[in-house]
Amino acid sequence: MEIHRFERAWLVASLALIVAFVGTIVYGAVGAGVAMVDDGGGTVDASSPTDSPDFRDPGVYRTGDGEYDVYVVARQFQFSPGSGTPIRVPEGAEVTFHVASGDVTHGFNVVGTNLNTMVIPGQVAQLTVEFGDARTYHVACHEYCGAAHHDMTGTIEVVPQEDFDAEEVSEA
Ligand SMILES: [Cu+2]
Repeated sequence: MEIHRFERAWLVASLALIVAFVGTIVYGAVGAGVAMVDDGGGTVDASSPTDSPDFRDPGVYRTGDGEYDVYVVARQFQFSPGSGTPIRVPEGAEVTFHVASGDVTHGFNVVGTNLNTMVIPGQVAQLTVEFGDARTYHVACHEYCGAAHHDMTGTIEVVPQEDFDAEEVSEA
């Protein structure tokens, strides 16, 4: 069978495009460090996460030198802590967030960073991050969770160490 050289050129070009498109999808899925929420963070009772000892009293806990665990419960339409009471951590802290949902699927996205996870009922989303200098970050829910989803926001305040030390933080 004879293929005209123009036809061959189009075949090669379209095959190259398909390979390039598949390549961008593969890169988007794995290259940027994107991963599904797994069970590494543990599980809680989906209807009542605060029955779990870790989530009994959500908040900021010191676990070591410059290391903190932050337990957050997401519910329609607030993060606790986060909305109302900001999450406060000191400059340079290594923070592990443990986020659980008390009702429907929520999102936890620290705006302007790549800190971003789904919060699936029953599953604890776990993220570790190192904060730099003092500044305020905003948290947004990015999974549509109901009528007031657009109001579901929170705040993380990274504060100078001396300001942080002046407050009371529980030891884990
Ligand atoms: Cu939402």
